[in-house]
Amino acid sequence: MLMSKTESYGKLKEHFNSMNNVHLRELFADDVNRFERFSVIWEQFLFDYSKNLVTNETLRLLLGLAHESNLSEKIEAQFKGEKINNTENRAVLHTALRNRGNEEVYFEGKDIMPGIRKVLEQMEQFTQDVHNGKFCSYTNIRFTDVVNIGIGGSDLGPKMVCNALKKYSSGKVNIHFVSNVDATDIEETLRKLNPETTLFIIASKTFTTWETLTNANTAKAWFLKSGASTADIAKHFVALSTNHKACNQFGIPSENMFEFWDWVGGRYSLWSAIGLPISLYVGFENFEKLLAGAYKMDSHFRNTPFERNIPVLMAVIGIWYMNFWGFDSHAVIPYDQYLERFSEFLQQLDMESNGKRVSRDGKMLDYSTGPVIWGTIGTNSQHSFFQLLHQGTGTIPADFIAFAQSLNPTDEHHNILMSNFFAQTEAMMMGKNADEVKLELSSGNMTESEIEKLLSHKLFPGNKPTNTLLIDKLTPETLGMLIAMYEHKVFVQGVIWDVNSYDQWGVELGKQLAKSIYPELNHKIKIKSHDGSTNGLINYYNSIR
Ligand code: G6Q
Repeated sequence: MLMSKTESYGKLKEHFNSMNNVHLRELFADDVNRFERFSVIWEQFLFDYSKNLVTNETLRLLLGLAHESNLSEKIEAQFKGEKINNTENRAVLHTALRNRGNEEVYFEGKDIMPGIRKVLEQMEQFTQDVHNGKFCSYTNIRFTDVVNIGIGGSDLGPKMVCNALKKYSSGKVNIHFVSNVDATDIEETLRKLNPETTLFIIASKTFTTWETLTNANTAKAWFLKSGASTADIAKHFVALSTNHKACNQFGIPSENMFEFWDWVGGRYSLWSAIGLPISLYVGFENFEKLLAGAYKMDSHFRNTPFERNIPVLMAVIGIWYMNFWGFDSHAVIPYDQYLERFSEFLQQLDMESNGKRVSRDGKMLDYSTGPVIWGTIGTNSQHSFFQLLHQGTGTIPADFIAFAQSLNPTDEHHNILMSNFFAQTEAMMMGKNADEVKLELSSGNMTESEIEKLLSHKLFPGNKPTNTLLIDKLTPETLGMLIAMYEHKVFVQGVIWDVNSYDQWGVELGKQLAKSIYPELNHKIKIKSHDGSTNGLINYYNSIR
């Protein structure tokens, strides 16, 4: 059902009218227990959502919206392998990949858990073999470097996780990620490496992606140029894919292939064989801990009443801002250097999943979906775009994420970092009013008229909503929880918006269009097959090459 047809939607519209003049300062002044009421402590997480423009009534209505969308049934349908990706006729079972319990998971009448466990065993064995030199170079040397070649879902997840878990690296191999078809990416990576000690992972679900195959062929040529023979390819290249035939054609034998399945979406695939670079980098045990963390979050999501359910609360509050307040952008600011790539990863997860304008059954939506997700780490971001968050014309809700314990506890660094972390959400909420600004300025040497001139520039309206996630420590387990939390948030929003979060036809278009232009480049003849601008650009490009 379209969200706009639900009873709760109408009620929320009305409720919004009573809320749009409320200030967060007042909400806190009116309720001394607001923090306790609007925060959840679960495992190593504290989720504080009290700095949001919500009351008990807002949440009651928002959760009503979730119930009217049959969220409980839809959660079960996903976990139980129903083909909820209706436009591709596929199930969505990344949760089975991290099922650490004994529960069977059925897809088309067959338990898929034995197949999943078999690939995990293969990954474990391979990780050990690479680490101890049993799987070694064609010249019998232990591998020192692993290059993962993949793009989109076959790159962003494992790259983000390897970066986040750098501190947990086994120290056995260095890891590199090549994704862009711009040759600079692979050339700059290979320049530093020795073909004799480099292992390549070709990560591609379809094994047809142009960028990945181009990079894989360049890597193969580089490897062969070093004096290796074609038969040695099998010793230096492995594949993560669903496409056996194409892997074999490339020169990778089936025993060097790590399989996954149609029911694993690209952007949800880091839990599958696509996680092999993670296992090689931080060890299989840590990869298992990542899965275990995600599994805990899955259980929380599946079994906790919506009132205390972290992904559900995040999702409905996001909908409140997107559809009732019109805040169509959402920032994610981790205060942890290791999460440098986290917002980039979330961008794909969220925007590729919910950037949709028609409902599951193809009807045009009469409301917005999919906010723009963006952000980068604090404190760096404070010295760049925070100006707009504090004093810009719009409102951008934000998630602030930090860890209580530092993995690098050097002197006072962590307390300084955390002071900034707490100060920013406080400042965004409280702002600074005229009295406060005047008081501050009058303690200096400024005259009344100088103060008046500067006043409006120094005002902060505040009332900028934020979520805070304060997590005990960055570990493989808590990272697994954090990623799974966002996956479920995206799912819940997709359910309420009635979109299919698991297809990506918009991505497919780019793949087709580039293929049609490629043969026209470097031609002597004038290209006339496109619109005026595209013809002009191609012809100019051809003329100056
Ligand atoms: C993810 C998308 C997309 C995909 C890449 C790579 O959900 O489908 O980002 O992961 O296009 O696809 P392959 O893994 O098939 O190369």
